[in-house]
Amino acid sequence: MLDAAPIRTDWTREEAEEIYNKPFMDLLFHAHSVHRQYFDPNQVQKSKLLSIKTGGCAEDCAYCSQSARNGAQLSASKLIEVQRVIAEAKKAKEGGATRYCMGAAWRSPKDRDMAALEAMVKGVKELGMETCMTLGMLDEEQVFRLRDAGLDYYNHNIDTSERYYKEIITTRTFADRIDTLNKVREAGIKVCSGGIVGMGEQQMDRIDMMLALATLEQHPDSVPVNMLIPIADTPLANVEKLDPIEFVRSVALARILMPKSHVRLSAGRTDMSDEMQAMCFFAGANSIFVGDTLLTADNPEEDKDQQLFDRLGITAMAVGCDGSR
Ligand code: SAM
Ligand code: DTB
Ligand code: SF4
Repeated sequence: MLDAAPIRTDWTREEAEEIYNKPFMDLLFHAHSVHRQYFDPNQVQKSKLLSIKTGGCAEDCAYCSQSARNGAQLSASKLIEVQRVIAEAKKAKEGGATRYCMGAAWRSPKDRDMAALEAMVKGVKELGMETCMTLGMLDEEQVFRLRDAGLDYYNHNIDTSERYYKEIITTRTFADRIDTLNKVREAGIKVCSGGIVGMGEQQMDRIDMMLALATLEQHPDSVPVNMLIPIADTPLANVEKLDPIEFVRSVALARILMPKSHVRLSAGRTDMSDEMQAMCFFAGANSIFVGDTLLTADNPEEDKDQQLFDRLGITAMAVGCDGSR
């Protein structure tokens, strides 16, 4: 029996580069071997997303349909009612989702929104689901209020390498992102942080993004790996499509560098073949978003995902079960 891959936060650029550039079969074998040491490879966790405040965002993220600064024609909505969120979460639970992720198109929440956000966390938790929110940057008081309401996870993506970040977002810095992640972790909320590949970045940016996550003081508990969904009228609408093998390499690198984290095959699955998704699961992805809508963009229909799970002999991970062996 092999010793379990150690959990390291001192990975070097050279090591990450060497792993990423292994012959593909060697890379898949390595990633899958690490995956099996910490997880049941036939279990995938299901999360469900809900946009609780859509559009009109002050930030200029070049990929996003919700930025008021992009040309995308998405109208801004208000924060939705607490009861509606809880009703939607109930439906998601009935559909087999164990984690409910509530996302808002904000640079950061306003204090006037905090009471409603706390009520959403409490209501969804009472259903027996794990709660996650993604609301932009948080100050310390907001972090404490969400933690005390019972928030399990906070999603805050670093999105790309520090080098490429400035090409994608100018209204905040990579360091701002890390600052919120540190506040969240220090308060004891679990961290969900990943990024997007296929934004016209170089291979070294994909490697550096994974390295930045894997050298945080603690690995994020969840690492979403999104494939860019090109949105009409945004600066990235016509970016060249990434070779899918590069995407699978990115998933494998995440799994090898962060052996115990849930690696989520996130946005972009509607454009992936079943075979590519199966390869991502083999490479160590063990979480997906279910339901036909992400925040604003399309996601595969639930029965299509169920058929894929059935064909692959994959079952859904139970709530609170991290799949660890
Ligand atoms: N406003 C908050 C923030 O930016 O942290 C929360 C919502 S934001 C939409 C959450 C994440 O979704 C982004 O950080 C990005 O990684 C991902 N995302 C947004 N638009 C995307 C797209 N078109 N394709 C792939 N991922 C996307
Ligand atoms: C994450 O990494 N991906 C999710 C979640 N965290 C919030 C969001 C994907 C958004 C895809 C584009 C859209 O639906 O607008
Ligand atoms: Fe706003 Fe988040 Fe979209 Fe950036 S990614 S524009 S912060 S909703």
